[in-house]
Amino acid sequence: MPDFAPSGVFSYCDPIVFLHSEVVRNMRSSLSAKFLLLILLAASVSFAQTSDRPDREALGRPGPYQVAYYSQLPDVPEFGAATLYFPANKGDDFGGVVVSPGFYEQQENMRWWGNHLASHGYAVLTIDTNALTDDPSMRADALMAGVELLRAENTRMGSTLRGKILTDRMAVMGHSMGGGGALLAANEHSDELKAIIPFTPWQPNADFSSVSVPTLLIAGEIDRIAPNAEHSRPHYESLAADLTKMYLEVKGGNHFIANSEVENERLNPNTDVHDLVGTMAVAWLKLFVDEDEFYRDIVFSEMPQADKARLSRVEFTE
Ligand code: 9J3
Repeated sequence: MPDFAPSGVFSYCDPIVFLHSEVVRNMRSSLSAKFLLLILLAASVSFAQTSDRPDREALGRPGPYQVAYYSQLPDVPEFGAATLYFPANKGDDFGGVVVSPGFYEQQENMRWWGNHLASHGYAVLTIDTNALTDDPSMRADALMAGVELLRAENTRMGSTLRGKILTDRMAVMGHSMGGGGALLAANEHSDELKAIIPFTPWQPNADFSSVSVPTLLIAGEIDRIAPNAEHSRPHYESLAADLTKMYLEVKGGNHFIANSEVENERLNPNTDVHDLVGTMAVAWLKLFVDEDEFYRDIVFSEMPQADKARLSRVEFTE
């Protein structure tokens, strides 16, 4: 059950029921009381219909689904080990997301994305590259092979996710060289994808003008490994002028702001913005992978002040 549903149903409806009896007791059956009762009933009905929609803050916390995962997957030549996280208590209709780590990183560096996005309803494949040093174009091929693997899991005999994946709803993401890979993948294969989310992406001299899927680019203000002036900014500026896109730059953020916490301190976020980037990523996927217009406001309307204060730069084209 969605964790917001019980509180929505019980704590919000009880006062309305209470009000109904108050109104009846105090105002007997006068015309105005009947009218007020009708309004209250209408309000409680419309509330009940919208109470299963999360508020913005809920997208930054673990979502309504229990996460399970498996890693016994068919071998593919384009990447090494992989883990498929999924929403165990969601029946079907999973969109798919593939996530590549960066240079000298492994799945553990992307693990929180697997958990976070699966808890919000997605089948999420995190991958190890064949070599820790694979370049961005190899990571692009790995991401697209991951998309194919997710599609195949929908039909493979014995697959845990057989019949549960919506094979035309795919997104790719990645960190650093993996983010460069996500951009390269979409530059070549936007027809296979619905959205991409590169974070602190690395790819010199890049031209991503052929990307035609909505692109959420997450950057860190003080990224010294993929400095914005040489990577994120030219990447974003190379995207087509009319592409739906967003640039979010985390104030004071390093190269690792959207990565998991790991043993190696050097590879960790220097500031905790998982709730903020988690919110925006889930909303981006819900809007552009699931095509759920409920999330458009969360993506494009003005952010709460507390979130704006954690960003040094925000740009978008709706
Ligand atoms: O994936 C990354 O973190 C790219 C960083 C990098 O410095 O690559 C240099 C070869």
